[in-house]
Amino acid sequence: MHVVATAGHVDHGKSTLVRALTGMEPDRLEEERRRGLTIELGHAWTALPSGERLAFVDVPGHERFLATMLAGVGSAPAVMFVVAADEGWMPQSEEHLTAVEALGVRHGLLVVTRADLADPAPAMETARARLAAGGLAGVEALAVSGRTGQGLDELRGALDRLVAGLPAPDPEAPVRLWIDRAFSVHGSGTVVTGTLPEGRIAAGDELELPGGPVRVRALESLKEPLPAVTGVARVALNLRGRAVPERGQALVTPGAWTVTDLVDVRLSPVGADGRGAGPGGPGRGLDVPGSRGAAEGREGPGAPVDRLPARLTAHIGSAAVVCSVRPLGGRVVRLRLARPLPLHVGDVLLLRDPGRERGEVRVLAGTSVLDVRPPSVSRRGAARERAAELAGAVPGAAALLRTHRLLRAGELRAMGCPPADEPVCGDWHADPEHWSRLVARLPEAVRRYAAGHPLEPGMPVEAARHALGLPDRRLVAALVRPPLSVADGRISGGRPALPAPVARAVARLGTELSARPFLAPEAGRLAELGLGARELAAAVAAGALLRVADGIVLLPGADVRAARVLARLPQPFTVSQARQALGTSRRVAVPLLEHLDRRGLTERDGDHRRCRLPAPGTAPPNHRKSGQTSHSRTSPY
Ligand SMILES: Nc1nc2c(ncn2[C@@H]2O[C@H](COP(=O)(O)OP(=O)(O)OP(=O)(O)O)[C@@H](O)[C@H]2O)c(=O)[nH]1
Ligand SMILES: [Mg+2]
Repeated sequence: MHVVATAGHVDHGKSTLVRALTGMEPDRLEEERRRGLTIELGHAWTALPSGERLAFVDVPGHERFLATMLAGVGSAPAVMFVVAADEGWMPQSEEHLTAVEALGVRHGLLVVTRADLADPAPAMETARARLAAGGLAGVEALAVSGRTGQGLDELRGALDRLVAGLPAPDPEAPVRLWIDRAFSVHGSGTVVTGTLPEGRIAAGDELELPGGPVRVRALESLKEPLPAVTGVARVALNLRGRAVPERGQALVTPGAWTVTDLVDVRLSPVGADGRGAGPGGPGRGLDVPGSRGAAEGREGPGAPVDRLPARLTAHIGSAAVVCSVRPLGGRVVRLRLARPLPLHVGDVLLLRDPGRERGEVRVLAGTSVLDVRPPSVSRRGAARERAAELAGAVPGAAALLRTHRLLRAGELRAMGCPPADEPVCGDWHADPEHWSRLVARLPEAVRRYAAGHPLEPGMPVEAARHALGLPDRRLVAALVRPPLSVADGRISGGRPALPAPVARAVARLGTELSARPFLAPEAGRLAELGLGARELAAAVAAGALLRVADGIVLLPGADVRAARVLARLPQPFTVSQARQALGTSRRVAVPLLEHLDRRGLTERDGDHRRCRLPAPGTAPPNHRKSGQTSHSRTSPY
């Protein structure tokens, strides 16, 4: 099946043409028939000569119903653009064309109707010229009469050629059905209708509405009950669920869309880029101050973005949502939507100024969505940086990762950009540059942790996750590169983790040493604790103990602490003075002082030594600001 929307000025014969082609009545309301005016979207269908089925979405042409017109054209892949031979190009012809181009519709037909009332040639010529500037340039054009039937067979042939040339929609695509009607049917409950542009809906499917999940009880397409429908199709769904559907909402595949009220978009000068554009044609649309400029369509690719009104209405599918507009720089604009919408990067939002005078073109521009989860731009200069970042093409997964750094595959898909590369771990994808920075930062974090927690066998993965600001522990493990290694939930700095009994013995030792930190345990005590030569070597290798000399171990950092104590002695000092100050025995004091000599913390001069640490309270002059004395005392280094 195919779906084509009508477009064109009020009373130019759109509904008459649909009626003539399908034998069905698109104007269903009593009021519509009484006033001879389309108010609501009309639906009618037929089989084309090829056998292909074609459904029309017939839109109103009256300027008051522009929002309804946009809802009709919003999900249709092609338009039948109608101009009356006897009236020619009119204001809503212009407005509808601007809208169709801004929405990115590139397929259609130009039909000059009421050809029984006037020579169609002049209207045809003007209309062709207008269409030539944008995405509908060069479409097939025909003259017909909905009243006499003149030209209708040719039109059916042209419609067949049109639908044959439409791109095939993806049946696997996630569902987003913009609801154009929602009503209750006695006995079966809630029914919604809409144009399904792609994807597939089957009875029993669970879909998501803003109000919650719903289940598809049954579905129909063109009044025919079916077990499943694949887009493009007109569908009517009978729903079960608590959420009450409304026109303008979308029914979506759960999790496949980002529901957002904040988007960064780029205004597309109609006719100059992207989906709505003809090849390099002049711009129509965004030419804010004067409607005629826009209507003439000769103003180049759009007016300065800073002249956009601060509040506009954004249209997509059947949704019309008020939004506030914040220009970020260039043609990039941030929109805050009054209600969240399910969006993908690359979606087209049409901006309209409902406050404009009658007769003015109110459709301002089409926009391409560039980010559905844009970062804050409150920092000074951030808005301009953001605009520069978004200056290129519509971002793909790689560009989104540059902004967001780390995203899960599901998040990327919900943004409309399925990941192209392999995940860094699990379902996580990373910006390669950011990932290398993290790989480089982890060893430093592990070193720092080891220094602060010398008795622990490594940095807990959770602490590393926190230190690197990562959202998931699994990412930490994926960042580990030799000589780092992970075991038992800890990352060690390339040094082997201690076996549990040794770690326990070292911990006991740590408690004992806390009272007299320089009184290294005797050989007997070490043996009692099960710390033989091999265990001691392992503990020293793991950084859990400091080896001062054979059989003499202290806690890591004890040497610097000792030097600090010695710095308080009158200089120079003897071994005996040092032993007393350190509260230890000669057995320990002599090798400890030799160790300090080797580390350059003390300097030997015969029987005396000097400490090479600055004495407390005599920190280097640049550290000696008033009020810092106590600070210097507690941490001279
Ligand atoms: N003579 C003649 N009259 C036509 C033709 N097509 C439409 N009309 C008449 O033009 C008037 C408007 O036709 P509609 O089909 O309602 O026009 P429309 O474009 O659907 O109007 P809206 O939906 O309100 O925008 C009606 O009185 C039709 O009978 C035609 O080909 N020839
Ligand atoms: Mg009509």
